[in-house]
Amino acid sequence: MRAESEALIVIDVQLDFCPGGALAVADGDAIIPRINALMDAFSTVVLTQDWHPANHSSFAANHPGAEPFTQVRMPYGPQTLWPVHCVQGTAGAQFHPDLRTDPAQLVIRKGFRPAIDSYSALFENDRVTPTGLAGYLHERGVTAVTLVGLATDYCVSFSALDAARRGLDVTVLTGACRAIDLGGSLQAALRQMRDHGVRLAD
Ligand code: VGL
Ligand code: ZN
Repeated sequence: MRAESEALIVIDVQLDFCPGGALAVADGDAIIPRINALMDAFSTVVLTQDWHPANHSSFAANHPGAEPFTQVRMPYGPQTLWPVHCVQGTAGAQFHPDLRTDPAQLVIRKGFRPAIDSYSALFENDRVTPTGLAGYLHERGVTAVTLVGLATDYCVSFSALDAARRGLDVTVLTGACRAIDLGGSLQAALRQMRDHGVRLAD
């Protein structure tokens, strides 16, 4: 069993990111048995849940004429537009039913402000609005985090980069993640994580 100072953070293993979901990640559900087993090795476990209102500005449907997977300019920078996904209270926003949730001490919901997206579990897409997770980890004395989940090139990598920026020791288990891979986004995310001192392991 790892020390309490080492947290497992499970990113967005929700139905909409799994095969059949609104923003399905190829093979997204294949990582669940491994993540479930990892929970037995960590005494600190956190789950994140993408949790958008129906009027969220990251949805292409809320930008007349815009197609999903294109980009727009938001006050905080470029934003990819997505299919409607993980709407608060819908089935697609629920955790995959095979994912263990009992071992988690905290579920952090993100992306609930209509005007700003939040890929990272720590800071919203402006990179300054906190979700509260950094404070929680700090108060619990967490100094190292292991990240798994969906998707490698968006919510996992943004979380990893923010955690590294906060001075945490960060490992991403790429074998327990799956990617959206939009226009080379997976390779770019892996390079960025490596460049910022994130440990990548299978
Ligand atoms: C995610 C795109 C939009 C993710 C969430 O969990 O990686 N990607 N919302
Ligand atoms: Zn989202």
